[in-house]
Amino acid sequence: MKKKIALISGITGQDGSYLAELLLKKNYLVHGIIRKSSSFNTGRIDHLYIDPHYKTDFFLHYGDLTDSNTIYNLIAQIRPNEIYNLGAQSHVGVSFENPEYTAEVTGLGTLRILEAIRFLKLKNVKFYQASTSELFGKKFNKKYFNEESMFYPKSPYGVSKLFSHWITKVYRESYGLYASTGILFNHESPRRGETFVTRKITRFLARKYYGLEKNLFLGNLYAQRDWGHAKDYVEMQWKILQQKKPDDWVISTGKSYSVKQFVTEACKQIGFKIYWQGFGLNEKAILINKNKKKEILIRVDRKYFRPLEIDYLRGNSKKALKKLNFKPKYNFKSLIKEMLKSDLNLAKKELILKKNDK
Ligand code: NAP
Ligand code: F7E
Repeated sequence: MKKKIALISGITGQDGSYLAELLLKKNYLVHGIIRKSSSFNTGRIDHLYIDPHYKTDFFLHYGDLTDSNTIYNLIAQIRPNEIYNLGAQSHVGVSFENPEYTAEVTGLGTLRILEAIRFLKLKNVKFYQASTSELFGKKFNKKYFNEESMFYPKSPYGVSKLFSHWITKVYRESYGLYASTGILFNHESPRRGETFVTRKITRFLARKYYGLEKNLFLGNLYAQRDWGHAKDYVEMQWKILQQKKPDDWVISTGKSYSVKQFVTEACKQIGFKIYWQGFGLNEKAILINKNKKKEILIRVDRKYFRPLEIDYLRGNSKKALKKLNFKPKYNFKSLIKEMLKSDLNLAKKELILKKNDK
Protein backbone atom coordinates (compact mmCIF):
# COMPACT_ATOMS: atom_id res chain seq x y z
CA MET A 1 0.00 0.00 0.00
CA LYS A 2 1.18 3.51 -0.82
CA LYS A 3 2.44 5.34 2.25
CA LYS A 4 0.72 8.56 3.31
CA ILE A 5 2.89 11.66 3.08
CA ALA A 6 2.94 14.25 5.86
CA LEU A 7 4.61 17.67 5.85
CA ILE A 8 5.34 19.28 9.23
CA SER A 9 6.36 22.90 9.78
CA GLY A 10 8.05 23.33 13.17
CA ILE A 11 9.39 19.77 13.14
CA THR A 12 12.39 20.75 15.30
CA GLY A 13 10.08 21.95 18.09
CA GLN A 14 8.58 20.06 21.03
CA ASP A 15 5.38 18.99 19.25
CA GLY A 16 6.98 18.55 15.83
CA SER A 17 9.43 16.00 17.20
CA TYR A 18 6.75 13.92 18.97
CA LEU A 19 4.42 14.13 15.98
CA ALA A 20 7.17 13.00 13.59
CA GLU A 21 7.81 9.97 15.84
CA LEU A 22 4.12 9.12 15.91
CA LEU A 23 3.66 9.41 12.13
CA LEU A 24 6.76 7.33 11.39
CA LYS A 25 5.34 4.63 13.68
CA LYS A 26 2.12 4.84 11.67
CA ASN A 27 4.12 4.17 8.51
CA TYR A 28 3.97 7.67 7.01
CA LEU A 29 6.65 9.32 4.89
CA VAL A 30 7.48 12.35 7.01
CA HIS A 31 8.83 15.61 5.56
CA GLY A 32 9.83 18.46 7.83
CA ILE A 33 10.72 22.10 7.29
CA ILE A 34 13.77 23.28 9.22
CA ARG A 35 15.31 26.72 9.47
CA LYS A 36 18.91 27.42 8.59
CA SER A 37 20.79 28.16 11.77
CA SER A 38 24.47 28.82 12.43
CA SER A 39 24.41 26.09 15.07
CA PHE A 40 22.61 22.74 15.16
CA ASN A 41 18.88 23.09 15.87
CA THR A 42 17.82 19.48 15.30
CA GLY A 43 18.54 18.08 18.78
CA ARG A 44 14.94 16.89 19.27
CA ILE A 45 14.83 14.94 15.98
CA ASP A 46 18.41 13.70 15.53
CA HIS A 47 17.36 10.20 16.63
CA LEU A 48 14.93 10.03 13.67
CA TYR A 49 17.35 11.17 11.00
CA ILE A 50 18.89 8.70 8.54
CA ASP A 51 21.25 9.88 5.81
CA PRO A 52 19.03 10.03 2.68
CA HIS A 53 21.70 8.02 0.79
CA TYR A 54 20.23 5.07 2.71
CA LYS A 55 16.61 3.97 2.97
CA THR A 56 14.60 6.40 5.05
CA ASP A 57 11.02 7.63 5.55
CA PHE A 58 12.19 10.89 7.10
CA PHE A 59 13.20 13.95 5.06
CA LEU A 60 14.22 17.46 6.06
CA HIS A 61 14.06 20.59 3.89
CA TYR A 62 15.31 24.09 4.54
CA GLY A 63 12.51 26.63 4.59
CA ASP A 64 10.95 29.44 6.58
CA LEU A 65 7.37 30.47 7.16
CA THR A 66 8.28 34.01 6.12
CA ASP A 67 9.36 32.78 2.66
CA SER A 68 6.29 32.24 0.43
CA ASN A 69 8.25 30.91 -2.57
CA THR A 70 9.95 28.16 -0.62
CA ILE A 71 6.72 27.16 1.11
CA TYR A 72 4.95 26.98 -2.26
CA ASN A 73 7.78 25.05 -3.91
CA LEU A 74 8.04 22.54 -1.06
CA ILE A 75 4.32 21.80 -1.09
CA ALA A 76 4.34 21.53 -4.91
CA GLN A 77 7.28 19.14 -4.84
CA ILE A 78 6.25 16.98 -1.84
CA ARG A 79 2.49 16.85 -2.61
CA PRO A 80 1.62 15.84 0.97
CA ASN A 81 -1.63 14.19 2.02
CA GLU A 82 -1.50 15.98 5.38
CA ILE A 83 0.11 19.27 6.39
CA TYR A 84 0.66 20.08 10.08
CA ASN A 85 1.41 23.76 10.61
CA LEU A 86 3.24 23.72 13.96
CA GLY A 87 5.88 26.33 13.09
CA ALA A 88 5.60 29.55 15.08
CA GLN A 89 7.37 32.12 17.21
CA SER A 90 5.59 30.43 20.08
CA HIS A 91 6.76 32.36 23.17
CA VAL A 92 4.08 34.69 24.51
CA GLY A 93 6.54 36.85 26.48
CA VAL A 94 8.89 37.21 23.49
CA SER A 95 5.94 38.21 21.28
CA PHE A 96 5.74 41.51 23.22
CA GLU A 97 9.40 42.15 22.40
CA ASN A 98 9.19 41.04 18.73
CA PRO A 99 5.56 41.70 17.78
CA GLU A 100 6.02 42.29 14.04
CA TYR A 101 8.15 39.19 13.58
CA THR A 102 5.62 37.16 15.58
CA ALA A 103 2.76 38.37 13.36
CA GLU A 104 4.83 37.59 10.25
CA VAL A 105 5.58 33.98 11.27
CA THR A 106 2.75 32.98 13.60
CA GLY A 107 0.07 34.86 11.68
CA LEU A 108 0.98 35.31 8.02
CA GLY A 109 2.96 32.04 7.86
CA THR A 110 -0.35 30.16 8.01
CA LEU A 111 -1.82 32.18 5.16
CA ARG A 112 1.23 31.39 3.01
CA ILE A 113 0.58 27.64 3.39
CA LEU A 114 -3.15 28.01 2.74
CA GLU A 115 -2.48 30.09 -0.37
CA ALA A 116 -0.05 27.47 -1.68
CA ILE A 117 -2.69 24.76 -1.20
CA ARG A 118 -5.26 26.93 -3.01
CA PHE A 119 -3.00 27.88 -5.96
CA LEU A 120 -1.88 24.29 -6.41
CA LYS A 121 -5.52 23.16 -6.32
CA LEU A 122 -4.66 20.44 -3.80
CA LYS A 123 -8.29 19.65 -3.01
CA ASN A 124 -7.48 16.44 -1.14
CA VAL A 125 -4.76 17.69 1.17
CA LYS A 126 -5.69 17.90 4.86
CA PHE A 127 -4.40 20.92 6.78
CA TYR A 128 -3.94 21.18 10.56
CA GLN A 129 -3.50 24.55 12.25
CA ALA A 130 -1.93 24.72 15.72
CA SER A 131 -4.36 27.04 17.47
CA THR A 132 -4.05 27.81 21.15
CA SER A 133 -5.76 28.55 24.45
CA GLU A 134 -4.07 31.98 24.19
CA LEU A 135 -7.08 32.87 22.03
CA PHE A 136 -9.15 32.93 25.23
CA GLY A 137 -8.09 35.81 27.43
CA LYS A 138 -11.22 36.59 29.40
CA LYS A 139 -13.39 34.35 31.56
CA PHE A 140 -16.71 36.11 30.92
CA ASN A 141 -17.96 34.45 34.16
CA LYS A 142 -17.26 30.98 32.77
CA LYS A 143 -15.23 28.36 34.66
CA TYR A 144 -13.75 26.84 31.49
CA PHE A 145 -13.31 27.39 27.77
CA ASN A 146 -14.60 25.21 24.95
CA GLU A 147 -15.16 25.46 21.18
CA GLU A 148 -18.04 27.93 21.74
CA SER A 149 -16.16 30.34 24.04
CA MET A 150 -15.44 33.93 23.02
CA PHE A 151 -11.93 34.88 21.97
CA TYR A 152 -10.06 37.69 23.73
CA PRO A 153 -6.32 37.33 22.99
CA LYS A 154 -4.00 39.36 25.20
CA SER A 155 -0.63 39.28 23.43
CA PRO A 156 0.86 39.79 19.95
CA TYR A 157 1.23 35.99 19.92
CA GLY A 158 -2.46 35.46 20.75
CA VAL A 159 -3.57 37.99 18.14
CA SER A 160 -1.35 36.38 15.47
CA LYS A 161 -2.79 32.97 16.34
CA LEU A 162 -6.30 34.39 16.15
CA PHE A 163 -5.57 35.55 12.58
CA SER A 164 -4.31 32.04 11.75
CA HIS A 165 -7.28 30.38 13.40
CA TRP A 166 -9.81 32.53 11.61
CA ILE A 167 -8.12 32.47 8.19
CA THR A 168 -8.09 28.66 8.41
CA LYS A 169 -11.87 28.72 8.90
CA VAL A 170 -12.28 31.23 6.06
CA TYR A 171 -10.34 28.97 3.65
CA ARG A 172 -12.38 25.99 4.80
CA GLU A 173 -15.68 27.77 4.24
CA SER A 174 -14.84 29.73 1.09
CA TYR A 175 -12.68 27.30 -0.90
CA GLY A 176 -13.83 24.01 0.61
CA LEU A 177 -10.36 23.10 1.90
CA TYR A 178 -10.05 20.34 4.46
CA ALA A 179 -8.61 22.69 7.09
CA SER A 180 -8.95 21.93 10.83
CA THR A 181 -7.75 23.59 13.99
CA GLY A 182 -6.72 22.19 17.35
CA ILE A 183 -7.18 24.74 20.13
CA LEU A 184 -4.60 23.18 22.41
CA PHE A 185 -4.08 24.25 26.00
CA ASN A 186 -0.54 24.31 27.43
CA HIS A 187 1.29 21.06 26.93
CA GLU A 188 4.70 20.27 28.29
CA SER A 189 7.28 17.46 28.30
CA PRO A 190 10.98 16.84 28.84
CA ARG A 191 11.38 18.37 25.35
CA ARG A 192 9.71 21.66 26.30
CA GLY A 193 11.81 24.75 25.50
CA GLU A 194 13.91 25.82 28.49
CA THR A 195 12.35 29.32 28.75
CA PHE A 196 8.73 28.15 29.23
CA VAL A 197 7.84 28.20 32.90
CA THR A 198 7.39 24.45 33.59
CA ARG A 199 10.72 23.47 32.04
CA LYS A 200 12.43 26.49 33.59
CA ILE A 201 11.32 25.15 37.00
CA THR A 202 12.12 21.43 36.52
CA ARG A 203 15.48 22.19 34.89
CA PHE A 204 16.41 24.58 37.72
CA LEU A 205 15.39 22.14 40.49
CA ALA A 206 17.37 19.31 38.88
CA ARG A 207 20.47 21.49 38.51
CA LYS A 208 20.04 22.75 42.08
CA TYR A 209 19.85 19.13 43.26
CA TYR A 210 23.32 18.55 41.78
CA GLY A 211 24.69 21.86 43.08
CA LEU A 212 24.82 23.48 39.62
CA GLU A 213 22.50 26.40 40.49
CA LYS A 214 21.82 28.72 43.42
CA ASN A 215 18.38 30.20 42.96
CA LEU A 216 15.70 30.97 40.39
CA PHE A 217 13.79 34.10 39.40
CA LEU A 218 10.19 33.77 38.21
CA GLY A 219 7.42 36.18 37.22
CA ASN A 220 3.71 35.87 37.99
CA LEU A 221 3.33 32.96 40.45
CA TYR A 222 -0.47 33.20 40.42
CA ALA A 223 -1.17 32.65 36.71
CA GLN A 224 -3.20 29.44 36.35
CA ARG A 225 -2.73 27.10 33.41
CA ASP A 226 -4.27 23.83 32.20
CA TRP A 227 -1.11 21.73 31.69
CA GLY A 228 -1.16 18.49 29.70
CA HIS A 229 1.53 16.31 28.11
CA ALA A 230 2.73 16.97 24.53
CA LYS A 231 2.74 13.23 23.71
CA ASP A 232 -0.99 12.96 24.48
CA TYR A 233 -1.70 16.11 22.51
CA VAL A 234 0.16 15.27 19.25
CA GLU A 235 -1.88 12.09 19.04
CA MET A 236 -4.97 14.33 18.97
CA GLN A 237 -3.39 16.46 16.21
CA TRP A 238 -3.21 13.33 14.07
CA LYS A 239 -6.73 12.20 15.04
CA ILE A 240 -8.15 15.61 14.16
CA LEU A 241 -7.01 15.09 10.56
CA GLN A 242 -8.48 11.56 10.43
CA GLN A 243 -12.06 12.87 10.86
CA LYS A 244 -14.43 12.86 7.89
CA LYS A 245 -15.09 16.59 8.03
CA PRO A 246 -12.78 19.46 9.01
CA ASP A 247 -13.60 21.03 12.37
CA ASP A 248 -12.27 22.92 15.43
CA TRP A 249 -11.31 21.03 18.59
CA VAL A 250 -10.37 22.03 22.14
CA ILE A 251 -7.73 19.77 23.71
CA SER A 252 -7.13 20.22 27.45
CA THR A 253 -7.03 18.30 30.74
CA GLY A 254 -9.88 20.24 32.41
CA LYS A 255 -7.69 20.95 35.47
CA SER A 256 -5.97 24.23 36.23
CA TYR A 257 -2.99 24.88 38.54
CA SER A 258 -0.99 28.00 39.39
CA VAL A 259 2.72 28.42 38.70
CA LYS A 260 3.20 28.39 42.50
CA GLN A 261 1.39 25.03 42.76
CA PHE A 262 3.66 23.67 40.01
CA VAL A 263 6.75 24.76 42.00
CA THR A 264 5.38 23.30 45.24
CA GLU A 265 4.56 19.93 43.65
CA ALA A 266 7.91 19.74 41.82
CA CYS A 267 9.81 20.53 45.07
CA LYS A 268 7.84 17.83 46.88
CA GLN A 269 8.68 15.27 44.20
CA ILE A 270 12.41 16.07 44.16
CA GLY A 271 12.52 16.02 47.97
CA PHE A 272 13.09 19.74 48.68
CA LYS A 273 11.43 21.03 51.87
CA ILE A 274 10.16 24.54 51.15
CA TYR A 275 7.79 27.13 52.50
CA TRP A 276 6.57 30.39 50.98
CA GLN A 277 6.90 33.81 52.56
CA GLY A 278 6.24 37.46 51.64
CA PHE A 279 3.93 39.07 49.09
CA GLY A 280 4.09 40.49 45.59
CA LEU A 281 7.61 41.15 44.35
CA ASN A 282 8.92 40.09 47.79
CA GLU A 283 7.40 36.63 47.72
CA LYS A 284 10.00 33.86 48.10
CA ALA A 285 10.26 30.10 48.37
CA ILE A 286 12.58 29.22 51.26
CA LEU A 287 14.42 25.91 51.18
CA ILE A 288 15.40 24.07 54.34
CA ASN A 289 18.59 22.44 53.11
CA LYS A 290 20.36 19.21 54.13
CA ASN A 291 22.20 21.05 56.94
CA LYS A 292 18.81 22.27 58.26
CA LYS A 293 19.78 25.80 57.18
CA LYS A 294 17.35 28.11 55.37
CA GLU A 295 18.18 29.51 51.96
CA ILE A 296 16.23 31.40 49.32
CA LEU A 297 15.31 29.01 46.51
CA ILE A 298 12.97 31.14 44.38
CA ARG A 299 12.45 34.89 44.09
CA VAL A 300 10.13 37.02 42.00
CA ASP A 301 11.52 39.36 39.33
CA ARG A 302 9.42 42.05 37.66
CA LYS A 303 11.33 41.31 34.41
CA TYR A 304 9.34 38.09 33.88
CA PHE A 305 5.92 39.74 34.16
CA ARG A 306 4.15 40.40 30.87
CA PRO A 307 2.65 43.78 29.94
CA LEU A 308 -0.70 42.00 29.82
CA GLU A 309 -1.44 38.59 31.31
CA ILE A 310 -4.04 35.86 31.00
CA ASP A 311 -4.69 34.97 34.65
CA TYR A 312 -6.69 31.80 34.25
CA LEU A 313 -6.99 29.04 31.65
CA ARG A 314 -8.98 25.85 32.01
CA GLY A 315 -10.34 23.91 29.08
CA ASN A 316 -13.30 21.65 28.54
CA SER A 317 -12.63 18.91 25.96
CA LYS A 318 -15.98 17.18 26.15
CA LYS A 319 -16.22 17.08 22.36
CA ALA A 320 -12.74 15.54 21.88
CA LEU A 321 -13.27 13.08 24.76
CA LYS A 322 -16.38 11.81 23.03
CA LYS A 323 -15.68 12.07 19.33
CA LEU A 324 -11.87 11.66 19.20
CA ASN A 325 -11.83 9.18 22.06
CA PHE A 326 -9.30 11.43 23.80
CA LYS A 327 -7.82 9.55 26.75
CA PRO A 328 -4.79 11.40 28.14
CA LYS A 329 -2.21 9.08 29.71
CA TYR A 330 -0.58 11.77 31.87
CA ASN A 331 -1.83 14.01 34.67
CA PHE A 332 -0.28 16.98 36.50
CA LYS A 333 1.80 14.78 38.84
CA SER A 334 3.05 12.26 36.27
CA LEU A 335 3.93 15.09 33.86
CA ILE A 336 6.10 16.74 36.53
CA LYS A 337 7.61 13.36 37.46
CA GLU A 338 8.71 12.68 33.88
CA MET A 339 10.10 16.19 33.38
CA LEU A 340 12.08 16.01 36.64
CA LYS A 341 13.46 12.56 35.82
CA SER A 342 14.73 13.74 32.46
CA ASP A 343 16.20 16.98 33.84
CA LEU A 344 17.90 15.09 36.70
CA ASN A 345 19.58 12.84 34.10
CA LEU A 346 20.74 15.86 32.10
CA ALA A 347 22.03 17.64 35.22
CA LYS A 348 23.91 14.52 36.34
CA LYS A 349 25.62 14.28 32.94
CA GLU A 350 26.49 17.99 33.09
CA LEU A 351 28.07 17.52 36.51
CA ILE A 352 30.17 14.55 35.31
CA LEU A 353 31.39 16.57 32.30
CA LYS A 354 32.29 19.48 34.58
CA LYS A 355 34.26 17.17 36.92
CA ASN A 356 36.08 15.57 33.96
CA ASP A 357 37.02 19.02 32.65
CA LYS A 358 38.84 19.90 35.88
P1 NAP B 1 8.17 25.20 19.83
O1 NAP B 1 8.83 24.10 20.60
O2 NAP B 1 8.48 26.61 20.16
O3 NAP B 1 8.47 24.93 18.27
C1 NAP B 1 8.23 25.91 17.31
C2 NAP B 1 8.75 25.41 15.98
O4 NAP B 1 8.53 26.43 14.99
C3 NAP B 1 10.26 25.12 15.96
O5 NAP B 1 10.52 24.02 15.16
C4 NAP B 1 10.83 26.38 15.33
O6 NAP B 1 12.08 26.19 14.69
C5 NAP B 1 9.75 26.65 14.29
N1 NAP B 1 9.80 28.00 13.75
C6 NAP B 1 9.92 29.16 14.43
N2 NAP B 1 9.98 30.20 13.57
C7 NAP B 1 9.88 29.68 12.33
C8 NAP B 1 9.90 30.24 11.03
N3 NAP B 1 10.05 31.56 10.83
N4 NAP B 1 9.78 29.41 9.96
C9 NAP B 1 9.66 28.07 10.14
N5 NAP B 1 9.65 27.48 11.35
C10 NAP B 1 9.76 28.28 12.44
O7 NAP B 1 6.58 25.06 19.90
P2 NAP B 1 5.69 23.80 20.37
O8 NAP B 1 5.50 23.88 21.83
O9 NAP B 1 6.22 22.58 19.76
O10 NAP B 1 4.29 24.18 19.72
C11 NAP B 1 3.95 23.78 18.40
C12 NAP B 1 2.89 24.71 17.85
O11 NAP B 1 1.74 24.66 18.68
C13 NAP B 1 3.28 26.17 17.79
O12 NAP B 1 2.64 26.74 16.68
C14 NAP B 1 2.70 26.76 19.06
O13 NAP B 1 2.46 28.14 18.90
C15 NAP B 1 1.43 25.96 19.18
N6 NAP B 1 0.92 25.73 20.53
C16 NAP B 1 1.72 25.27 21.49
C17 NAP B 1 1.21 24.98 22.74
C18 NAP B 1 2.06 24.43 23.85
O14 NAP B 1 1.64 24.51 25.01
N7 NAP B 1 3.20 23.83 23.55
C19 NAP B 1 -0.17 25.16 22.99
C20 NAP B 1 -0.97 25.62 21.95
C21 NAP B 1 -0.43 25.88 20.71
P3 NAP B 1 13.47 26.33 15.51
O15 NAP B 1 13.64 25.03 16.23
O16 NAP B 1 14.46 26.57 14.45
O17 NAP B 1 13.31 27.49 16.45
O1 F7E C 1 3.99 30.80 30.77
C1 F7E C 1 3.90 32.59 33.92
C2 F7E C 1 3.57 33.34 32.67
O2 F7E C 1 5.73 30.91 28.99
C3 F7E C 1 2.98 30.19 31.56
C4 F7E C 1 3.18 28.54 24.77
O3 F7E C 1 3.44 27.20 24.41
O4 F7E C 1 1.26 27.91 26.08
C5 F7E C 1 2.52 28.57 26.14
O5 F7E C 1 2.35 29.92 26.51
C6 F7E C 1 2.60 31.15 32.69
C7 F7E C 1 2.34 32.58 32.21
O6 F7E C 1 3.58 29.58 28.64
C8 F7E C 1 7.48 32.88 34.45
O7 F7E C 1 3.35 34.72 32.91
C9 F7E C 1 5.68 33.09 35.64
O8 F7E C 1 1.21 33.07 32.85
O9 F7E C 1 5.28 28.70 30.15
P1 F7E C 1 4.76 29.97 29.63
P2 F7E C 1 2.37 30.41 28.02
O10 F7E C 1 2.63 31.87 28.03
O11 F7E C 1 1.14 29.94 28.73
C10 F7E C 1 0.32 28.48 25.17
C11 F7E C 1 -0.94 27.64 25.21
C12 F7E C 1 0.88 28.65 23.80
O12 F7E C 1 0.17 28.57 22.80
C13 F7E C 1 2.27 29.17 23.71
O13 F7E C 1 2.83 28.88 22.43
O14 F7E C 1 3.69 31.23 33.59
N1 F7E C 1 5.31 32.75 34.39
N2 F7E C 1 7.01 33.17 35.70
C14 F7E C 1 6.39 32.61 33.62
N3 F7E C 1 6.54 32.26 32.33
C15 F7E C 1 7.80 32.17 31.83
N4 F7E C 1 7.98 31.79 30.54
N5 F7E C 1 8.89 32.44 32.62
C16 F7E C 1 8.79 32.80 33.93
O15 F7E C 1 9.78 33.04 34.60
